[in-house]
Amino acid sequence: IFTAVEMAPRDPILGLNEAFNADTRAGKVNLGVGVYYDDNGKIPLLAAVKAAEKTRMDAQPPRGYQAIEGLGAYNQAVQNLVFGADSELVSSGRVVTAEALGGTGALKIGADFLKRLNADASVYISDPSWENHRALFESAGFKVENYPYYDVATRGVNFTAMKAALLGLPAGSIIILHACCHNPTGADMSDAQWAEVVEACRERNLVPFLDMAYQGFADGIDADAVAVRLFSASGLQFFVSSSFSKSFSMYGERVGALSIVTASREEAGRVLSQLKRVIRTNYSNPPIHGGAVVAAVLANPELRQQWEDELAGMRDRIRAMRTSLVAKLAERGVAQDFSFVAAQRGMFSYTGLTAAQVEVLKDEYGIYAVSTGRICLAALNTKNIDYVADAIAKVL
Ligand code: PLP
Ligand code: TYF
Repeated sequence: IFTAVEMAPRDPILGLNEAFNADTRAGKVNLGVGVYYDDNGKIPLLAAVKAAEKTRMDAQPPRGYQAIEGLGAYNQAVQNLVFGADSELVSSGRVVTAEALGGTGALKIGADFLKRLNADASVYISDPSWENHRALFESAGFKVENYPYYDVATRGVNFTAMKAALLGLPAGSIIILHACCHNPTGADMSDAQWAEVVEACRERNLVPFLDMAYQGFADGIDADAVAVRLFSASGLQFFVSSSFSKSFSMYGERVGALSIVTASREEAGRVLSQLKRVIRTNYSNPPIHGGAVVAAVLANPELRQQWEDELAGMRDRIRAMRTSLVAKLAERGVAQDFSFVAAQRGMFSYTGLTAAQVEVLKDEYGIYAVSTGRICLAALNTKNIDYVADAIAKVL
């Protein structure tokens, strides 16, 4: 049965890791995958996470099955972060939240559920978007198209084109929006533009699906949830996928959640019953550990404060690397204005480096970036930034 199986292409981002790991050069730098490294180039284990894990491991809890929708305390804590502590939507029972296997798992159960509701709808993702968005919704059976988003000329959002495209979509279209820290470009919309997107969704009867993989990486936990808060105030129904891979530095534990905003408590009950069916046929119920740790951190005021401080530390370090890279490129006499790198948000920047330049960075310097010119600023540190700035300056 396998004779006709063809070799599948590598994931363009995760595939870079394999090439990077095989590289034996001492000074190699991986600016490819979106992972936060500390100033020593290590993935941090947050102190708040360590403390919650120790308590949990000391207690040696039994390992029964979880509920299909995951841990109740976790789902409540997620609602609190995503919709705000005083959310009327949450207190009125209109929000369904299910623990999921990372942000990817949340997108997947959301996609499968939507396919059952509206099989003929098309899905629209930003041009460009996270590589996996297209594949994920296509594998759920949807046709996936792009809406205009990034503007190479301004290094920002081409909002005029985006809004015009949204207003031209067929009713019922599913639109995937990056809630903050756009991956791959680092270019986010202003609050006023978000308000216009909400109105466009209302006018065209679109199904908004906010993907929030970087809450807390731009300006702060509540500040980064502006888009969710605007949709919440609109009275529309919408989806939110959350990931704690980055904000808790728990990539491999696969901690995420899907939240669905419905019109009433009664509707929420029906939606949850169907979502559970989707989950059951995918993986039955989520694993225990990651969600329990996140819930424990968020429920304990001291650990929560510690986590918020650690999250702020990651956010501030990325910002420092952004401004430092801009300054170091200018110091090296690079003529092109790179100040946009400091203005962009989150982990990534579309640098404008061409695929050929990215290739030279890899071959001659052992510096790995995505062929689109995307770099992960969170992989820069005080030890490698001069080397990277030297190499980029030379390649340019
Ligand atoms: N959505 C976006 C925009 C992402 O960048 C990522 C990155 O990891 C994800 C979803 C998936 O998150 P997770 O790693 O938790 O599955
Ligand atoms: O964009 C990134 O680098 C991260 C990590 O299939 C990632 O979101 C990349 C590709 C992928 C899963 C995660």
